[in-house]
Amino acid sequence: MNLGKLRQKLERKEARLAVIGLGYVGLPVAVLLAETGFDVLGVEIRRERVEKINRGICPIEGVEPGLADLLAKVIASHKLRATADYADLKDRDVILIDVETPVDEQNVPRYEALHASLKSLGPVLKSGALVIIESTIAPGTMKDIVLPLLEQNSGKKLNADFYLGNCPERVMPGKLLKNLRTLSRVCGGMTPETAEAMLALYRHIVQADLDPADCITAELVKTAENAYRDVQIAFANEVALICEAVGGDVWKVRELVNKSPGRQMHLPGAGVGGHCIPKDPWLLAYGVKDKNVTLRVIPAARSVNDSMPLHMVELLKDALAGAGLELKGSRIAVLGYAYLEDSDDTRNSPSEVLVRRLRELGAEVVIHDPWVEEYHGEVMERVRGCDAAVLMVAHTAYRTMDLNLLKAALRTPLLVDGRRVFEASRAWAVGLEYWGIGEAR
Ligand code: SAJ
Repeated sequence: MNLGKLRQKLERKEARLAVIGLGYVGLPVAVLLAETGFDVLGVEIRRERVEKINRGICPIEGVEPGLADLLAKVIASHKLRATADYADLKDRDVILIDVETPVDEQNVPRYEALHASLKSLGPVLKSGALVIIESTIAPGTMKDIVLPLLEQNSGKKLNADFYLGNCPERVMPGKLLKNLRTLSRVCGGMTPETAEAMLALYRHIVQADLDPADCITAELVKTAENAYRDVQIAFANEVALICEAVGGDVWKVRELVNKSPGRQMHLPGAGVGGHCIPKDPWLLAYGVKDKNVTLRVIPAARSVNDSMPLHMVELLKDALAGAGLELKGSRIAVLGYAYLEDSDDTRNSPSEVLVRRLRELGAEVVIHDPWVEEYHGEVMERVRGCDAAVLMVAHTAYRTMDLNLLKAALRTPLLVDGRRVFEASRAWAVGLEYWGIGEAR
């Protein structure tokens, strides 16, 4: 089938679609496309996940408004079906690929899942099909990895026997469906006509701008937008360190800086976690690994943000010293283990770095998090008898905590606040010694 015919089938919702990888990105997009009336096949290697989805049960943890109901609806209407068998892809006109693309300890992308999906798809790829990579990938990956892998494994030629594009996802846990519907998307095609055909698909589910582009642009935009956020956060963190050293209050400084036109100083804090921001700057950097380009700002920002949980350890050491205590032998309550407020997601959590370091230094650590199953419990019970409370995540449950009860529960009344959840004056008023990131002692 040529691209013009495929575009018409997409406009009429007659094209048969597939999504490879039914995770927190792939599943919502499969559900939304099925809801608009497309016939959608979901391909997922985890068989237990396939079974669950085909029973109309949503396998995604956490609060995702509307997703479970919509999944049940499109399974019941047979608009969506899941399978672990790649052979089922042979009649699919458009295949979206939403597999993980992490980076390793050396900040090198690990494309095993992407390689595996392309190698399995190749032999069953239908002639005239359009393949769209939605995973976040380093600039140059489409040309240097995806295209050769698909041609080698399918025996087909790009733009003669199949078409190829990159449309990076822009979702966030807790708002998967909302983000998919309301955030603009860059539709990068290997040809302008391919990008136009991609618009015909995404127009059915995206109520925001759809920007046609080439693949390198799509790869650059996604990784740069998250590197931008990482650099902005690192700047705020560095100003916080300056404020601590010279007796300033970074929160007041930030408020007044942001009154200046065109300033948008981000929030300093106890660290930067999650599945996007810590990873995507390294994907962007990887795009120039063999080029004669020296990166300074992007790696430096990562280094600043990665150091913040360790800065929390230094604040805690100073707080304990003021009370005549050392970390070794102290009992420390860590409040918050998720990477983000009011989320159960612990991927790349700054608290993980903090807890490991505290234990290395001989402290006894108790952890509480109202959202993370393993650390549920009554917070004051968890804090009882501890020499300090270290607040790592601005969960709503902590914002509403009674500081009198906290003071009464602690053996030593020290509060180290990594997210400016509390006003120092409120803490001091109940007898807590308050140490806040970015604030003078
Ligand atoms: N953080 C700060 N200071 C800030 C903002 C965030 O320290 O000013 C920390 C958070 O505590 C967290 C980490 O950074 O540990 C990441 O927070 P985030 O708000 O960026 O949330 P993420 O990781 O879910 O980022 C996603 C990204 N979305 C995609 O990649 C599709 C990001 O591009 C979005 O800007 C963000 O969601 C969002 O704002 O929705």
